[in-house]
Amino acid sequence: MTVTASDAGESLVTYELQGDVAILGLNRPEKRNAISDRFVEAIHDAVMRAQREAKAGLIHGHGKHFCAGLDLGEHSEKPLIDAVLGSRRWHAVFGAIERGTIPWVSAITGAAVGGGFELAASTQIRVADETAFFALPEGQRGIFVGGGGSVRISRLIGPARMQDMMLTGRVLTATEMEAWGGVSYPVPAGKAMERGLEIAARMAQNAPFTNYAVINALPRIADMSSEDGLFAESMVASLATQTEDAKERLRAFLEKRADKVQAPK
Ligand code: 1HE
Repeated sequence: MTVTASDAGESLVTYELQGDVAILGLNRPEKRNAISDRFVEAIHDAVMRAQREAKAGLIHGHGKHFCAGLDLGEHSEKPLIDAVLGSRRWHAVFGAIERGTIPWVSAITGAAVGGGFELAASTQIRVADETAFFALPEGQRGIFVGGGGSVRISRLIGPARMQDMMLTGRVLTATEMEAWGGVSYPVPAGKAMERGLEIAARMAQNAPFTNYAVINALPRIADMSSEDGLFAESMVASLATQTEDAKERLRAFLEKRADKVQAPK
């Protein structure tokens, strides 16, 4: 079933529940899924709904492109304060994806450009097909990243590579971006959704507490000193062990009811 993500009339984000996976479709293909203020709110509403109804989520773009970033038409008309508040709103909404309650996959085809790459960088997994390309054209446009890229993309691929992209206008393919750490799974053309859904369904089967800790504890621990990180890890690990889920899953393994880890074929 496909329904609109907000009551705002036009369906900027499509929402579908497939088993435990919420599928969000960026739905402004005529503008290459460029993100306007209203579009950010539609993403927010859909993410909140997914957190209530699903155990994992997938974001893709309708049409050929994942997302062309910020709506430059709307942005060019904004007073300074609205630009600041707009950027802060992107931070809050993308933050709910990066450090929310369920894991997310982005299934990337075509452009993942500017704010589109920032959106993809807020998901935990990026699957990109052979049509995908990545760029940060803010320098060309006379603006700056404002959707969390200076933190998320910089940490994902490294500040020097991000500087390269922003200063030179370099455009990278999925396999090039994989080598830089920005793509988790490069796939053949047309396969991003299929592979992304497999991965999301697999993540949805994990214990919710472990998923929550992976999403929320790991990035925070990465921001800590080693000593603080190790201490926080022990706290999270011991809490996880106390859950009923952990007790049952450990029992299932010991009683040979659970899958073993398979070596890659
Ligand atoms: C847009 C936007 C947009 C397309 N804002 N309207 N992002 C960029 O600098 C990327 C700008 N876009 C492009 O380079 C290209 O459109 C694409 C490579 C993504 C796709 O090319 P193509 O040939 O398939 O489409 P098109 O013909 O360029 O665009 C179709 C329409 O979408 C056209 O409008 P139309 O009324 O002439 O049909 C375009 O103007 C429109 N369109 N992209 C507004 N971005 C929080 S800070 C984040 C900072 C950034 O994101 S900076 C990067 C912005």
